[in-house]
Amino acid sequence: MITLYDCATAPNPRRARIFLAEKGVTHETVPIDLRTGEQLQPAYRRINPNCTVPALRVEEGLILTDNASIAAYLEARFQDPPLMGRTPREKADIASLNWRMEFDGLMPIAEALRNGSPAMADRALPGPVNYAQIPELAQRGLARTQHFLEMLDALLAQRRYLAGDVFSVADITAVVAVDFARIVKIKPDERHPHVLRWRALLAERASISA
Ligand SMILES: N[C@@H](CCC(=O)N[C@@H](CS)C(=O)NCC(=O)O)C(=O)O
Repeated sequence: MITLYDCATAPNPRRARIFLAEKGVTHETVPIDLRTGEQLQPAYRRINPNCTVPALRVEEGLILTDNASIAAYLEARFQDPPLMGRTPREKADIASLNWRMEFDGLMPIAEALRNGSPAMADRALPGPVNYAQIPELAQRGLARTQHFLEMLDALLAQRRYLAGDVFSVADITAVVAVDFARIVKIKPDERHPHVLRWRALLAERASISA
């Protein structure tokens, strides 16, 4: 049985949950409580020495410890529906878009939250090493998150889904980023009509509430 090490409130595990749901892969879930620091305890370090969620145990002796490897593995093993492109060109487009959603979407939100929240003092980055907050990064993160919504709106003005007519992993990363931006009090509004249209379209998919 495939096992997902998960945290219901965190964005990165949600990416894996949506991907698994889109592929129709049944799995067990083991919750890891990030609020109490369970990810840093020895029991979880033995599963994922990077101390992050998600992690996916796919067979005895094989645990995948980030979204990139989880998506690559699941796409190769469960081909339908394809979420990472069919042709060489589609695969390249989707990989590029997915990276932009991660780098220009999830990363600035994480920077704003992790460098600005008193609850995350000395936890400015996930992982086994503690890093101090840099307040300027919180400010930059907020500005970049606003810019992310503008960039996403411009992309979606031209297409139904991010990569064109088909839903892909880039939509998963983007919707997780857009929804998680609420934590830093940023939401799409009337300035982002294409993002709102696309978000409503995605709400029709059962996987999005995974
Ligand atoms: N590159 C990893 C990043 C995972 C990540 O940063 N997860 C966060 C939750 S969204 C985490 O585990 N945080 C633990 C912590 O804050 O100590 C992936 O995409 O899977």
